[in-house]
Amino acid sequence: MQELQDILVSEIANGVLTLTLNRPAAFNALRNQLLSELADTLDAAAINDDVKAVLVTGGDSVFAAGADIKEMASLDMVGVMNDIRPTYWKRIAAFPKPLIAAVNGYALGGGCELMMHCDIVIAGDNAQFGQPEINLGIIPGAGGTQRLIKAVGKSMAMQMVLSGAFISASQARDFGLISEVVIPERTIDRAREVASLIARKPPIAVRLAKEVLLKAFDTSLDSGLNLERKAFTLLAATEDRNEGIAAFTEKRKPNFKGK
Ligand code: DAK
Repeated sequence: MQELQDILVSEIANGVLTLTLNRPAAFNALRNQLLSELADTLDAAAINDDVKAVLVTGGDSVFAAGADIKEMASLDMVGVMNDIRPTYWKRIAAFPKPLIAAVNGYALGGGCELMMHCDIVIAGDNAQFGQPEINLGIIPGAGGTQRLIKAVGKSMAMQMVLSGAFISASQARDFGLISEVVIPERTIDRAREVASLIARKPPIAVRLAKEVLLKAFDTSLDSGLNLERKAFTLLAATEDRNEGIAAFTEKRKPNFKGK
């Protein structure tokens, strides 16, 4: 376990790296230090072949209550314009391997947005999701307006962003914001099971699948299908594809090498 200032970084287990946001006294508020550690750790994980998937959690009681309001308070308009934070978010969004979130408690503002940067979300039934920035006279600033509406549709996204109201874990699941709800004691273990399952799959196919799926958010059907076709074709050149097909034919488990 490596203890950075704001994040705990686990050893890699079964191909899964676990990152635990670690500012419990501030409800894991996402100050610059935390975001930079997250971006740096993900950049390193992206080029580490041993990391097949990354699990992000805030632990047992809170995921993250948003940007650090106390830190944000000192920024005027020019300060916001020159803020380094968008560069951290860009790096997090560009992480090419599967990012799984395990959410207990509050995922608010930037915390909800961080969760939406993750590809799969498992939540405890104590989780609450919201974009309460409106109460501070601002709006979501890390993709919340765009990603939320794509995840939950217009009416619920408007309700959440304009009123600042929170939704429960079961509502979030019903609206497609997250994929599973479990008891809070199971959240991290269940997310780790999902991450480990993915970590056993052929890494190049996983990576291309993530890229092509995410493209569906911002391209036409035609270009998305073109990209899918190209990725599908590219995979025909991998050893893992031959291994997967051979293993099926020979009725044995595949041994994927990421080649
Ligand atoms: N920032 C800083 N400290 C926070 C915090 C936050 N977001 N949330 C909670 N804390 C701190 C509290 O100040 C308190 O610390 P002490 O005062 O005791 O030192 C401690 O955590 C516990 O909080 P409470 O005493 O308030 O606990 P409660 O159980 O009563 O309430 C709560 C929990 C989460 C409902 C409440 O703390 C709350 O409403 N927190 C604020 C939630 C919120 O408004 N979140 C949105 C923040 S704005 C951008 C990208 C992103 C963003 C902006 C720009 N760019 C790239 C440009 C994102 C903006 C946001 O997320």
